[in-house]
Amino acid sequence: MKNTDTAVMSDFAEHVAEGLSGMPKKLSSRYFYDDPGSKLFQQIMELPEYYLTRAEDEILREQSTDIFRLLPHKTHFNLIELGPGDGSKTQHLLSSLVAGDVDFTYHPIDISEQAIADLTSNFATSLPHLRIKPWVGDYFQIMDQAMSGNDPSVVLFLGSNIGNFEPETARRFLTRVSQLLSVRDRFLLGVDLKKHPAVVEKAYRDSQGVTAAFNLNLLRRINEELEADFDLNMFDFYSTYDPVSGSVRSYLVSLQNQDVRINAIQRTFHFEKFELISTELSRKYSLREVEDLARSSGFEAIHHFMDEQGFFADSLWRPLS
Ligand code: AVI
Repeated sequence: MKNTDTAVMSDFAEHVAEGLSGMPKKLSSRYFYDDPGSKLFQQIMELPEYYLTRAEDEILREQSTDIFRLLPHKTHFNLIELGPGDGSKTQHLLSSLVAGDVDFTYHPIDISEQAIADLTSNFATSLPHLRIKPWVGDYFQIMDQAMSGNDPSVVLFLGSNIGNFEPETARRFLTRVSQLLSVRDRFLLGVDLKKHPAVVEKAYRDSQGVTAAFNLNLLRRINEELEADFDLNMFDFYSTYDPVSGSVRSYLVSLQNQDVRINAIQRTFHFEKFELISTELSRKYSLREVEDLARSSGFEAIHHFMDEQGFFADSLWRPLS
């Protein structure tokens, strides 16, 4: 946003202006995923401490036949994925369906055009027989369109993405999903489970500092896109886990009294020494909480597919009406 006189404020600029004006200051992890942020997230997924991706990978690699067996559809169905990222989460499930000659069309939906372009070209090489209809835009509008025919649908929301929503937002999001589905449709939700707190803590405070860089990247993004002058050396990263609520909360910490100018919104923000900017919630659930969440958003949990250590679940739900 270079021309501040004529440009309409971008969503990002509006979000930053609002988030840094509040008390406590907040920035949403939704904005972590520009190109450098997505690369850092790829690195996180490979960290020894970040068990989530490997656990879900194990489930989808070893249990896709069991998952498919529990789907009621023996004729053509739509497999709709919300926020597939680079598609690596779903690759195992898709290959097993393609290998089993199952009649389905894969509809990945993402807000990032680049993510969808990369995923489509990856799958053209790795799964040339996959029938794919990629979409860019709002999940709910597109789900509505993708489901408009007569065929049943299976909707995927994997990778513990639901954990990044505050509980009430999660419930509203899932309720909207359930309202679009009919009784013959199914929903598969990836959730990170409550476990020994030390394991969770390490996953969000890795020894190589990649998670810190992932959070700090948000300030670099503001510098670049909104012409700001955050000094990244004057902010630190901190995360804390409350095992009772299952909430990992992440923050950026101001290391000194400082003022930061953001030209694109023509504002200067003051940070006290040790003042926090809240950046992310990564919520963990017990199986009972998963079932409660299903019920309170119009679903019934049918089966939890879990990895061997019981760290993660892909929970299969059916809408109640
Ligand atoms: C994308 N999301 C599920 C990740 C998580 O675990 O909350 C993002 C992340 N944040 C720090 N590490 C990974």
